[in-house]
Amino acid sequence: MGSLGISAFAVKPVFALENKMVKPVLLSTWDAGIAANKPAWEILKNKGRALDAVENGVMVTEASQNCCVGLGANPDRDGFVTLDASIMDEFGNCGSVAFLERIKHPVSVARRVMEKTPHVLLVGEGAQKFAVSEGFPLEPAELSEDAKKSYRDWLKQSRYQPVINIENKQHGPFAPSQINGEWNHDTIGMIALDMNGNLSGSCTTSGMGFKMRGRVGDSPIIGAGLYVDNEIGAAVSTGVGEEVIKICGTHLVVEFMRQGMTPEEACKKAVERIVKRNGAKAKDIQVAFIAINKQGEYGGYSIQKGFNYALCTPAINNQLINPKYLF
Ligand code: SD4
Repeated sequence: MGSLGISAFAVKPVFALENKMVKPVLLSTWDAGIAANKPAWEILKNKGRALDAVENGVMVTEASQNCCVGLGANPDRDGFVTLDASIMDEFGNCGSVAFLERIKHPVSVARRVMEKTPHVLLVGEGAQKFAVSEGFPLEPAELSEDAKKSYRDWLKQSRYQPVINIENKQHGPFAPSQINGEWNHDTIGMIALDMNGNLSGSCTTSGMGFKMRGRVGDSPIIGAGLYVDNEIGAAVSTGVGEEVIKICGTHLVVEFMRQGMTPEEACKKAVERIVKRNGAKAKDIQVAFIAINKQGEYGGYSIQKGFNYALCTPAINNQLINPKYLF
């Protein structure tokens, strides 16, 4: 014990952590993360800023017509695609948009909210108006062909029943997907540690397919779908957003890391919290977290089998990882 009664081991010297640091490191949710990681990794490899990496990375997914994220995705129950996104930088600055329609790159609008307004979150008509004033084009309101088909199918029963988010290609056959039988998730989250040792994160989604009009999930809620603390780590989530919001999921993961847990342990603890709250109902819920800490350690955990994330490190060249799960 030192003279203040503090154990010599209680506080880790910063230089020891610095020595252990692995960088850059990049993680993103689901297999769409493989394509999204490519431009993000180029930025990180070239000593770019983590913030630029996580924005440019998820823009690939937002632009993809045949994907679960962005304007090509499933509509709400009234037949409109409404998008949520958030971004957070190494200074703790953050911006987000929710219930945004007809804009291709919500993550970039979220960044403008962060950088150009005194606010954190803009929604709906106001968010769209801001986007247009910033030069983002208003895209046609029409649904993609896949989304039209799945909406027609959904209308037959008009039942809102979130299916467990699973990567079918890897783990099928499972519950029917909402489009194409290929996937049934709607979000990409990305977190990065850059060569300067700084962290940032982004998250962008069309939300749960066939949600009520006006429904907003966890992805644009700072501390729920995304959280970054440059002293500690970053985390992002996917799955049933309502459950993530109820436990302030990604903030919880970062706080667990602050207490000394590894990223994987922290993600596990957070999904356990959701399971505990839900009892027997938890078997029908999917939530997953991925996290990274200041030393470049990373990990993920999900409630159900079937979640994966795409990983780049100096030693790992954009690989899909199947993390552990509870059930
Ligand atoms: C939401 N968390 O809006 C998102 C949905 C999701 O894969 O992650 N789907 O609740």
